[in-house]
Amino acid sequence: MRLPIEGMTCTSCVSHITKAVQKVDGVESVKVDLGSESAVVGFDAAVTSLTVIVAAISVAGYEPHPERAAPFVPVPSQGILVRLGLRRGGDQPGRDH
Ligand code: 9UX
Repeated sequence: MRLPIEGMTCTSCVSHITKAVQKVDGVESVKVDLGSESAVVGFDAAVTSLTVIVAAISVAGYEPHPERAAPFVPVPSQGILVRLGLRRGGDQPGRDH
């Protein structure tokens, strides 16, 4: 699912959050995005929950917003969306501290 997170201001924040979420048992994938201030997290709902993931992010010092979390629907090809101008391509350039 896609989880909004406030408090990320540099690319190191992205790796801090990524590591914190990866340490949670049951998390299968995590992609933190600075530009959209959110993380897409895949997890085994039999092992963990959004509540546990949110707690891990809070402990790491950031402000997750589970009340605005939404299901993440993967798109077949991001390239097509980029060409249509519906989505920017590539990663955000890192900001200096
Ligand atoms: Mo993010 Mo940079 O917490 O000091 S602003 S790592």
